[in-house]
Amino acid sequence: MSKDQLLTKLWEQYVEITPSALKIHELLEDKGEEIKNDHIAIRTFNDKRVNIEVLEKPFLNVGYEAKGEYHFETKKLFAKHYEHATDKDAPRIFISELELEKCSADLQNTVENLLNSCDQNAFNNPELVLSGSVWNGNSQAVYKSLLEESEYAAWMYVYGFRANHFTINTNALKGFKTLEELNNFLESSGWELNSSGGKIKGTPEQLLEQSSTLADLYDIDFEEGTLKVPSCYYEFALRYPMSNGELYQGFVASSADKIFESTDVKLQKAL
Ligand code: OOG
Ligand code: NI
Repeated sequence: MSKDQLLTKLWEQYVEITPSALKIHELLEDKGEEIKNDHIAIRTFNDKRVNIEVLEKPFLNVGYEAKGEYHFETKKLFAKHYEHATDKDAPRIFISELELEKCSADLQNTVENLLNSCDQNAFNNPELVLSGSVWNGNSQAVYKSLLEESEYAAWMYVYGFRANHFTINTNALKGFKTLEELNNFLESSGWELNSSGGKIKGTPEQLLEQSSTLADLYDIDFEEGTLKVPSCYYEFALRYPMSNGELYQGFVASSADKIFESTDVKLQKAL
């Protein structure tokens, strides 16, 4: 699969469960904008069958290179970001993994059982990153027990391997000079933003400002009945130049820490 095919498939799967992202995309296009992506984020567990080293493969295969590394102690997450070696317009890739050994024995058992329950060939599939929840994630009881300890683990249980979000490159927009202008436009069009840690995460001094919508709510059919579970969100990033004049390329852990919460049910007013 080529880079463009991989990124297109990730986008198609993402908008299937994130209709608001498609609507915002179209809203901006209707204003004459040509949308570029700053980055795409993927989530996983650090079990060696599905860890970052496994999930990064399809991206390394199409010319991406590993760059920054990030630690999120409270959330028990580790992440790496990737940049394309030659195509400067290609979105960065941000892959995070839950550090299972730091979680409770219960959570470790649940995830181990989930991974053991799958056809193990699924983990060698070069398209694993496009395969969603390869396990049978249809128990509200399991979902809720994971949710108590790790919102991230609960999200993984339901949605699995796919793009968690796409991020609009705000620098490439013609009609918005600041992230605040874009946020105001989105809010006046009726979209709700994640205000955990303020609507804008990061500062010009940190060289990256980010904001995001709250994840869409998506009906999931569990064996106990249907439940609305936050799916994916849309993010907006504005980068600032470093002293050498080039735009900062990395991520900011303290901001990312809050961006993760865009899928948190606790932020949803509609529930
Ligand atoms: C990733 C959150 C972090 C960023 O841009 O800082 C992030 C996630 O929610 O999986 O995307
Ligand atoms: Ni992001």
